[in-house]
Order: sequence, then C-alpha cells, then structure tokens
Amino acid sequence: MQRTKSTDRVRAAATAAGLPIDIRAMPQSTRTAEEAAAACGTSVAQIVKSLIFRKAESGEPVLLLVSGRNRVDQTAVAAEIGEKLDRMDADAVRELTGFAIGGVAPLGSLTPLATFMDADLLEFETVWAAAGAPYAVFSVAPRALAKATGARIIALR
Ligand code: 5CA
Repeated sequence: MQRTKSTDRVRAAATAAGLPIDIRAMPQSTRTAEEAAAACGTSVAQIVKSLIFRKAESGEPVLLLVSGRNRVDQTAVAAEIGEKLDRMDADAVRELTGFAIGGVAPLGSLTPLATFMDADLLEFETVWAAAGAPYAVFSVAPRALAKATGARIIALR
C-alpha cells in the first residue's frame, strides 16, 4: 500500500521541481480526458493525458504527455524516440508509477520516467493534468510543465 497519498506525492514533486501547483479535488470524476474537460470547463484539447509505455526493445519506461484530442501515432512516436512503444497494462502502471489509471500525473511517479510532451499542448496558455487521483487535477502553463518534467517536446501526429 502507498503510505503517501498520491496527490501529496504530486504536489511534493512539483514543488521540488520549482512548480508550485494548486491541486483541485473535483466533485465529479476526472478519470478520462472528456470527464476532466467537463469538470474543468475547458476543451478536451487542453487536457493533458499522461500515458505510460515501455520501449519495445530496451524496456525503458516512457511517459507521454498528450493533448486530450490526440491519439498517439506510433509511427510518429517511433520516429521521434527511436523505438516503438508498447502500452503498459493498469497493474504495471500502478506498480511503476504509484498511480492508478485515470489519475496518472505528469510528475511524482515512484520511478523516474523519460518524458515527452505533445507539441500541440503548447498552443494553449493553460492546460489541465491529473494530480494523482481520478478526481484531482491542476492547471499549468504547458512550457512550465515541460520544464518541470524535463519533457522533450515532440510532434505526436
Ligand atoms: N485524469 C484524466 C485526464 S488528465 C486521465 O488520466 N486521462 S488519461 O487519458 O491520461 O488516462 C486515461 C487513459 O488510461 C486512457 O486514455 C487509456 O489510454 C488508459 N487506460 C485506460 N484503461 C487502461 C487499462 N486498463 N490499462 C492501461 N491503460 C488504460
């Protein structure tokens, strides 16, 4: 069992990265990008999906921060990252990151993750990401999020 609440871990990681965040616990579910957009009163495109993969050959875990309106184009990703990616199942995500699906946050993972951000997120002043639980979110400027997570910006489509 996790001793620290996942949302506390996200806040601590953000603070340590020089990114103070205001985590909002929503009364309704923010488990999916669509639900999060409705809860935050924003567009699906402004929701950051935090998706966990493994590099197909090396097995190295990867975190992709993807606009809620985009699907991951595996060919485009392989061209950027140099390897194909395999999706991780929910149990593996939980074990690796300490987050349950629907609450996976861009930072605060138990295991450090090579991180990449969808260039489409940069068109917005503010985006919303999960904060470690399927009802918790925070808003952030996309460039500040990229800096705090050490994300490389890539074209995902
Ligand atoms: N809180 C919302 C918005 S920030 C959120 O976490 N959205 S998400 O897109 O990042 O997380 C949901 C994603 O989890 C889905 O897009 C889907 O790719 C993935 N997912 C859903 N079910 C499973 C599962 N059983 N195993 C692995 N991944 C899953």
